[in-house]
Amino acid sequence: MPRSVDLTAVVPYADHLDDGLVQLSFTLPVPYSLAARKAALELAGKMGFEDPEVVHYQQLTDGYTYFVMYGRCVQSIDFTELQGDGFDIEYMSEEEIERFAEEQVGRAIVVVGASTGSDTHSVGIDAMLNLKGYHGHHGLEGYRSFRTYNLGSQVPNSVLVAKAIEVGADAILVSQTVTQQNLHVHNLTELVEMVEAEGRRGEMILACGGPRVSNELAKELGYDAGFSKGTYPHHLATFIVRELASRVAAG
Ligand code: B12
Repeated sequence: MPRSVDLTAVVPYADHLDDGLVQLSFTLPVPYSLAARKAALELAGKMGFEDPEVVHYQQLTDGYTYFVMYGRCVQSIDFTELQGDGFDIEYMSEEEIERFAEEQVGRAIVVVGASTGSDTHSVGIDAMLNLKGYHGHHGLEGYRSFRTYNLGSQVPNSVLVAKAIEVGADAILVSQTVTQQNLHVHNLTELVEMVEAEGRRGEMILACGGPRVSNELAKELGYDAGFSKGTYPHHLATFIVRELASRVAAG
């Protein structure tokens, strides 16, 4: 009979239940050598992994070595104690969103979006906004209830905010992909500060997204919501129409 999962002490699964095995990869700024391999093993031990193993290592370039390792994680998580952060909402379908928007908002919902700062990655914001959408789901441009402006990538925050004010946007949507040196945090924070400086924070929903963005981070930075990998346009649209409807209801 298969063993059942103990949800009060969840550990990673690799080969069999409860083996705790984890694969990790990293680069050390040391020359490719047996000493480098030893350094990686010691480091994994210091990280708390038991029985660390180097399964692959290679020179990346002079003075740098890349490792793939296995190790046994000795920590566990009590899954029964965990709750989401209130963002596991029931998403509506495109048709439900259209109906809801018509009934509860009753006018076109204007959204302006961009990938900001020096970030050139445009696929995320295009996936949310453009008609073509993502994995067979229309972007907001394809919804009757939305009027969309996609400014593209490498858009200065000041330009995005100015456009949002010009068109009377209900929501500003920001995409951030590059996180090197915490660039995303800087860009995201700057946008909130600009909206606040313009005295518009209360009028606009601010949402951001990207592979390393989470709802927690977004909230921390002053956004109303944050979205990550696996987001579809109807997830974003559900959030916007519900948020807007509650603001309309509150007057
Ligand atoms: C395509 C690509 C590029 C293209 C971008 C072309 C374009 N027009 O977008 C090019 C070649 C230009 C490029 C350049 C660079 N790239 Co690049 N790129 C990628 C790649 C391969 C795919 C990204 C992508 O399109 N994903 C698909 C989309 C759909 O996913 P997504 O962006 O996560 O979006 C989803 C969610 O996050 C969310 N979402 C995203 N935005 C928003 C916004 C809102 C409002 C909402 C609600 C949701 C949402 O919804 C989307 C759908 O589910 C990734 C690696 C990878 N496989 O992910 C690297 C990657 C993102 N790039 C990377 C890097 C480092 C760079 C460069 C710095 C490389 C260099 N040294 O020059 C430059 C950066 C240039 C710059 N100034 O920004 C790194 C980023 C590392 C980091 N964490 O900072 C990655 C992860 C590669 C890597 N492993 O190192 N890149």
